[in-house]
Amino acid sequence: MVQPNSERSTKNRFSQFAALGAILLCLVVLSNSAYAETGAEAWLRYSALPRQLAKRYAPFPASAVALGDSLVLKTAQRELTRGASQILGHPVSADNGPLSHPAVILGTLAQLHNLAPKLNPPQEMTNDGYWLKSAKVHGFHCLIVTGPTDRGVLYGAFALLSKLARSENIDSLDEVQLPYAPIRWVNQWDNLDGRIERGYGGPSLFFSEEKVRDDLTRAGQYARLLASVGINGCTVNNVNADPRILDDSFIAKVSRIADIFRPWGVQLSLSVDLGSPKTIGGLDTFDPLDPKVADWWRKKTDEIYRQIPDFGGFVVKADSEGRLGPSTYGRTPADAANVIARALKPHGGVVFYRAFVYNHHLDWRNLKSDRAKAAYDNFHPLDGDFDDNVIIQIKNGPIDFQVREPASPLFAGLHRTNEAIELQITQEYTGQQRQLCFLVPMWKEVLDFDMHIDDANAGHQPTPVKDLVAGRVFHRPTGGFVGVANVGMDANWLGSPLAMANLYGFGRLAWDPNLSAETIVDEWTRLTFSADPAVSHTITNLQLNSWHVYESYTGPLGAGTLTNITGNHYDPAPESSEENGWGQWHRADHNGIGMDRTIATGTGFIGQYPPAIQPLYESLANCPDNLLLFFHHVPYTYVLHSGKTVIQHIYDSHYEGADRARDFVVQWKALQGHIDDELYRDILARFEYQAGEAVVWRDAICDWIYHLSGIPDQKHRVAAGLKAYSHFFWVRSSSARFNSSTFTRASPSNPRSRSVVCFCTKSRIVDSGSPRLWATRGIWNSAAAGVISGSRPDADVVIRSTGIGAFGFSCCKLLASA
Ligand code: GCV
Repeated sequence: MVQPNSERSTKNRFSQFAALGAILLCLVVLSNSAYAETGAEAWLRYSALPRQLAKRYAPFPASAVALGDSLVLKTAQRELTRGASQILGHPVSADNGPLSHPAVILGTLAQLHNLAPKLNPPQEMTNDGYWLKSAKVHGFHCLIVTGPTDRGVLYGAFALLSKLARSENIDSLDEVQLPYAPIRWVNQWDNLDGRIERGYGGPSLFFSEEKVRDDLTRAGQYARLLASVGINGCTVNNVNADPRILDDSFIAKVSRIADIFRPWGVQLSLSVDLGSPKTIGGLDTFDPLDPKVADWWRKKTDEIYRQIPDFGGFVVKADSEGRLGPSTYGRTPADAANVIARALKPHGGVVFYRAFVYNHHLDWRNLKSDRAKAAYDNFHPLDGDFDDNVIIQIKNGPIDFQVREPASPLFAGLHRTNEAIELQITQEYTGQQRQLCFLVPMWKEVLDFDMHIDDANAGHQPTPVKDLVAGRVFHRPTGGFVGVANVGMDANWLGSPLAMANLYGFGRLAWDPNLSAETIVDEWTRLTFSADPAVSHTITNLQLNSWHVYESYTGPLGAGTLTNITGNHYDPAPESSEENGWGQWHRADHNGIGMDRTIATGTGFIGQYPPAIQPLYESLANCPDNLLLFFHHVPYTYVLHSGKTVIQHIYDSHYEGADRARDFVVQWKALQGHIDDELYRDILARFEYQAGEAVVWRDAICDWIYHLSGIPDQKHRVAAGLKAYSHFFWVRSSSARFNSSTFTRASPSNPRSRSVVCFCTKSRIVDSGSPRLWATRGIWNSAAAGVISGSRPDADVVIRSTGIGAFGFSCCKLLASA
């Protein structure tokens, strides 16, 4: 309990604290400058405010008192003293009371009640919420950071620091924040060998060479980042789970990761393979209804909790993309989920059962086949069969993280089952962090989408996806938000400094999905870069436009990302979608394009939506242009609401997209001198590269659709361009790994001037004779010699490379020249 104390000892103590604090401040400032611009600190840079702004916080208390000594509370205190000292430029030191001077007071509501019984939050507080309040306590002006749980206090400390870093007014603070939903988790698709499936930011923070890393420093730093935006759980291994993760010997190792997470209030969970009772358990079955199997899960789970008392639970991917599942024994996902849920129940753990269950050997010749229907078909009939600690984890759209999809109808199809939305932070289909694509606006469209459940019975009560997943509509005990993050060991976590806005944005939306994309990106920009209006205005604009730009040159009108779906999920390769069982079909042929998913003539997918939604998509007249090809097969000459034909829209969209991507370079250049030079140049190179990629996409898709449809571009760019510039082409690597140190640069191209195409072998300028090809200094990952030997007029590019396999050169396009 904290008590007031005498003035004399106050002064002594204060000067001691001040001295200690000054040393601490020097240390943190020094260490900060060493790491300042690697991106490792992300939005927690805590850079010093300019003196004028810092003055505003002159009354900020010089010490932070923790009312208890739990691990998380101590973390909150350390973070607050470190952050405030750095931001304000004067020491704020840790103090354990008794309260003898103005202080930041950190403690749970119960602890605060002991200290100041009359101070009560203005509203009821549950869960991990926090209350920030400036108030007099025992005669001293204090800043109170409190909440029902230690974790809430930690979140409050981060929120207070964020306010300081963005120089918000905190004079008369009185703010309660409550998380929208209990589940705010990230998944990592990390393999035990250290690789990350669909990870673009380096190897795993957790695993290396089939072991848990000895040095888990980065894992701790990651937990800090997660906690700073309110994320409370992390699944550390791939959903394509290696059964060995549940070996007894492995559990002990994994418990070290939980130890590292614990001070930050982040719960650890594991992805598990449903076949484990057989593959590693030595049983002759993994049938979820077999009592031996139930017993195996119970014992295994008990063992985990013995070593990791705050273990979060399991994530299950089953009967999907070759994974074992309950279908082996004719059992349902509910049978499988419940056997594990019952093992977790006594410990308070949960099972995330993924709704991403589909047959990837669909008959592509059958126009009624439809992968989009799978999640609803599999799970809706089981509504009510799942135990209360099972959460059905549903991808935002019915296919697989495409650049645009409608909200999955399954969100509206589970009334007696917990659900969580799965959003993909790692940009698998949206540019793989080599291209800018800020996903918060896309996520918000889905979260805000009103499913109009029960309109017929109850009149219209909005039932947006965010409320469904949070369990608010059907009063579920749990639910929320899961983001597939896939950060890695790269200093800047995701392999790209600007991509971190997606991780930040996910956390902020999971906390409060009512925040606008503008607010989120503005916060992130100020915290990550600076409050300089030129910087925040430019970066905010770039981020907010980036999804539409990326969509416009990769997959407009809802056709899906027209990428290499059987390969790298990055290059343009629209043909790869067809004539296979994966079901990511766009059904483009000589006459038209799009999947007919109508109830009347198509696959019937639209019938999975609540009745009030169906007319929106079923009728061509109502269907929004940006999802037209997701729901309808139309002739190329079909006229959109915009007044353009589909084919002309596709041409225009690709050209506009490429132009806008090139304009990103121009916008970015205006920031020279406003931000750290190295970072400026790094990001500039990325925008230049993206501008080149946009041209690659533009030409690949326009060329493909022109040849398919035979309909020329009204603006004479597509077919005519090919004739006129027949020696102008792009070559690039599809396999090189791109990050700040291995980066292939492609300058934006202007085909009409025949000016720029670039690609290269290591530091090699290529003169291929006539026409002359040239390359800026670009970098291939491999030092092996790759020689671009030349081309002949009117012929495809000829590439000769000693290491063609290793390089994975892909000749993307001849653009042609005179
Ligand atoms: C982890 C997509 C990805 C796979 C991923 C899968 C999933 O198909 O390409 O890499 O597997 O989704 O979400 O399970």
